[in-house]
Amino acid sequence: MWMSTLARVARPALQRGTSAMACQALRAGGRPRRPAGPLPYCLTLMQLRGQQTLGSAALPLARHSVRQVRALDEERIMEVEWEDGGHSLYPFTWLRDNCQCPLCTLESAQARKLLMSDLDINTGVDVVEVTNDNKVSIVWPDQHTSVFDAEWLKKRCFSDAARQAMQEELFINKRYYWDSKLHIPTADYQEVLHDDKAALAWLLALRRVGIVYLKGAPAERGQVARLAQRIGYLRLTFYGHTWQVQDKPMANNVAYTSGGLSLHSDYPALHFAPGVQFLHCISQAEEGGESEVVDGFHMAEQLQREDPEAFRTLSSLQVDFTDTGMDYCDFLLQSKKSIIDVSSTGRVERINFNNATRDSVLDVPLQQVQPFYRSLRAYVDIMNRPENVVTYMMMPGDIVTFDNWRLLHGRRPYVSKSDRLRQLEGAYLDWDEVMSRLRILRNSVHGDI
Ligand code: OGA
Ligand code: NM2
Ligand code: ZN
Ligand code: ZN
Repeated sequence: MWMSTLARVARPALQRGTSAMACQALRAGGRPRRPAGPLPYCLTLMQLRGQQTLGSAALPLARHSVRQVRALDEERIMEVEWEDGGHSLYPFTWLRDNCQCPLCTLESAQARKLLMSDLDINTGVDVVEVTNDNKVSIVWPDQHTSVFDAEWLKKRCFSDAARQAMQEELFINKRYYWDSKLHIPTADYQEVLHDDKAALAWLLALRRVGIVYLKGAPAERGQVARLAQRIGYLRLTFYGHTWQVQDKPMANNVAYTSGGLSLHSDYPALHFAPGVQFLHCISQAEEGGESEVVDGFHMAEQLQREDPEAFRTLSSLQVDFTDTGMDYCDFLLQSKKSIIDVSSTGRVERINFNNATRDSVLDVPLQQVQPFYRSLRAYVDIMNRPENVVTYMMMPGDIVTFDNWRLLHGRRPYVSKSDRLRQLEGAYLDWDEVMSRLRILRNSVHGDI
């Protein structure tokens, strides 16, 4: 049943041609440009699995054949002409640096043995030729020989388009932005634990949408740790390997009270905040305790459009965060972060904001204090608009998994009763480990790369 739904979803997606278009269609709140049909605001994991099929369709299905190669000695570049008429250029130095022979590469580690100090960065070539088995062979002036696989070369082509495709394949940086109309992608906890296809769909959705809901976990401790093990290992912090969110006397964190939590990202007091968060509901309050989430990247984009000055302020000013207390051990953290982290290319990469741990120490010149508050308020006002917030109620056995670098999450206050405790168990992971598992699952499920 699952498979037939997948096939139905994947095929039209392939006919549409580009994942960018599918991405457009999934931009909740935007005006989707796509062929007629219901708007897929409800993004199911089955659809996402379709997207992956779509993604891999961009990868070379047919093998690439080399028609001819030649050395451009003047420029010190090798030119490959492909059977389909396309061309790729590879600098001699890069080719020599990446020789795949056992002298230059430790095959068991897939790592370079060749030392930088032994690399002639001005090398020429003696001979370049296509071998009978469609590889490219290069004899260097010292008679060392390198042989390169055609597919290997094709993937490493230096054209803008090829580099972009490779980076997307490696890092999956295209995101689907959403607002209150999002139907949170949902999967079965047991399936994710035991089925590689389900686990891949889960992690792909976590990357692209930023949040996935898992249902069907036992309502007892230990499940977030199991889920982390499915990926690799969890991230230890001062709150422990995993941590219990419940109303505690002398709480060392506002999360450990029955009060409301305004939209926040967890742990900006750490310079390297956890990338991914799991929250497992073990028991829910009788009254209150609803969860809220917003797409922080989408909100940052809205802020940039509506109030560029505020966006500039939040992406340039460094704010101090602090967290002090005793839990796994005693701690006294200080950090300095922009509330909106922007990459050198201008892309929003991370949101760092928890109003509870924002320090009273504010290391900005006097004249920038008021502009800072104005800007932060503008961002918070956008994220609190009802059309941007997704609200849901966690029930025992539910686990929410989300991108803590992208989403802001909150909780409504709840009535704390001794005979009806509200208890969530949480854990953090980092994106490196999650992406590592995602790539491995993609390789084993699709059998490529
Ligand atoms: C937290 C948190 C959410 C909740 O502990 O940081 O956001 O629903 N908790 O209690
Ligand atoms: N908890 C839930 O930034 C924060 O203090 C987030 C962290 C206590 C582990 C809360
Ligand atoms: Zn070599
Ligand atoms: Zn939190």
